[in-house]
This record gives sequence, structure tokens and C-alpha cells, in this order.
Amino acid sequence: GVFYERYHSLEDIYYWINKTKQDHSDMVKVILIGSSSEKRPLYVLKLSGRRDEVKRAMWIDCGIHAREWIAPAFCMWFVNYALAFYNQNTEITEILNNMDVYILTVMNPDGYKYTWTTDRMWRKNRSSNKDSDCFGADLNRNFDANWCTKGASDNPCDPTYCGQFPESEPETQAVARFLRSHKDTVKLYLSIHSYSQMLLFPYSCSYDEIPNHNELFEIVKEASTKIRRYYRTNYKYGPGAKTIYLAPGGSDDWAYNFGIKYSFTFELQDRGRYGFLLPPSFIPQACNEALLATKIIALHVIKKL
Ligand code: 0X9
Ligand code: ZN
Repeated sequence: GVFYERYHSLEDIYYWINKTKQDHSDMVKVILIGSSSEKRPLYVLKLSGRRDEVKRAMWIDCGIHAREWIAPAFCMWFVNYALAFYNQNTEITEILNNMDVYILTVMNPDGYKYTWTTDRMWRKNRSSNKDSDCFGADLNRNFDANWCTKGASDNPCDPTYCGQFPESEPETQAVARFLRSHKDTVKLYLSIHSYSQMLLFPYSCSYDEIPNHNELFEIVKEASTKIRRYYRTNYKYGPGAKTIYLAPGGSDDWAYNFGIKYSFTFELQDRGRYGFLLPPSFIPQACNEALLATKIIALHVIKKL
């Protein structure tokens, strides 16, 4: 529907979360996992299919970075697709019958709000920093993975400020706490960003190769190939440090080290023509590309479980 081909304000997204839960009470639960530094709620949608067995789960977060509007748009796109095509499309049905899907549509609501009202290019959250007039920490530098080493900044005025200490930010804490408390079930971690068209896996916090490098490499290679074939869009793929840049403190590396051995970051469209200002007319294709990659990865994980 045309609703999903637009960007939505934070208020709209909160309304949409509630509406989705009400319209699909059989498949959707809403879980409050914490609140932002400006005290906005962080809601996770839990999607489940057939509920007759103990299930594994996957996690998707969108909107760690405020200005990357295509990311929350993808989370909404995914939820809508899953609910509309469960029992219609074999792949999404297989996924939901084998995995619960936890979706955090906007991990950084304060920053997202700020990009709608004040500064479209804001990246960080909006927490105040002691001894500085500058606001915000980069939530994707705030996780406990080689925290604040090369590739992050210890200056609160920089866009990649790592925060006071690992998990100093309530948004980071909420996600880490939730995943820690679902350690036995969550087998796949996925974080959605933009832009640059890349399918990344650990590590970004060092040049070390992870033990299951070859397996993850083959998965993202397949996803990239299929995206190119279906949509004629090129996605680079590989470990973050080598493929994009060295960047410590990221959620994907933390999740991986924590024990979620299938951990990915997607950088959606485009490659810089519009950058963060991707026009709404690009939403369907950008989201379908990411949906295809998500399906390929999830089905692989299910097959391996
Ligand atoms: O720098 C980032 O956090 C991500 N790129 S973005 O342009 N969306 O800011 C890349 C994240 C890759 N993973 C880690 N750095 N852990
Ligand atoms: Zn980002």
C-alpha cells in the first residue's frame, strides 16, 4: 500500500505499532524493552507464525542512526510483508513457522524525531554530555566491542562519539539487555542502515577474521548475486572492517561476540546520489532488495539449526 512507500514521523510510527498489534493480535505482540534518553519508549514487535513448538528467533533493528530514514521504512515494510504474505509466500511462511521475529523499528527515536524537526542530517542519539555543550553519542560506537578504539571518537562533538563508556546510552543498554535475556533463542542478528549498498558481517572493530567467515561470506555473496539478478542493483559484501571501514563499538560485532554467530549489517540504497535523502519513490525497491537478502539469510540459518 501507498502507506509503506512514504517516510513516517515518529508519532505515525508509534501509532502504526499500536495499530499493527490490534489488527494482527494473533501474530503480533508488542514488548517494551526500555526507553530513550529523552524517555521515549522503545517498542519491539514480536511476529510469530504457527506456535506449536519451541522456536528460535531472529532480531532486526532499524534506525540506529537518525538520518537513515530508509531503515525504519524497511522495518515497517518487513512487518507489513510478513503479515500480508504469511501462508501466501512459502519463504516468509517457512521463516515465521521456524523463528519468532523481533523488530525494533526505531532504535534511536530521539535522533529520528530531531531529523524531522531540527536537523535532517543528525546521526547520534540526543543524550546530554557532561563537560560539553554537544549532544548525543553514536549508538553504533557505544556497544562493547573494542569500544572507542580507532574508528570512533572520544569527543562528544563528533558524529562518531562513542559515549562515556560501553553501553552508556539507554538505547544501547535496552538492546543489549534484551538480547542477553533471549540468548538461548536469538540465532540471527540483523541491523539496518544506509547508505552505500553493502551486506556486512563481523568484524568491523578489527581486521581479524571470524571463525565462520567463509559461511557468512557465501551467504552474503548469494544474497548480493540474487539482488543483482532481480533488481539490477549492486551490493558489495564482506567483513565490515575491510569492506567499509574500521569502526569499533558496533551492534553487529557485539552480538557476534556475545554468541549470535549469524550477525549482519545491511547498508541499503543508494550509493551516494541522494545518500541519506533517498526519495520516497525508491522505498519499494530498496526495501525489496533488503527483504530478499533477509529471506536468504534467515532460510540459511533455519536450515543450519
Ligand atoms: O559506521 C557505521 O556505523 C555503519 N555505516 S553508516 O554509514 N550507516 O554509519 C557501518 C556499520 C558496520 N558495522 C560496524 N561498524 N560494527
Ligand atoms: Zn548507520
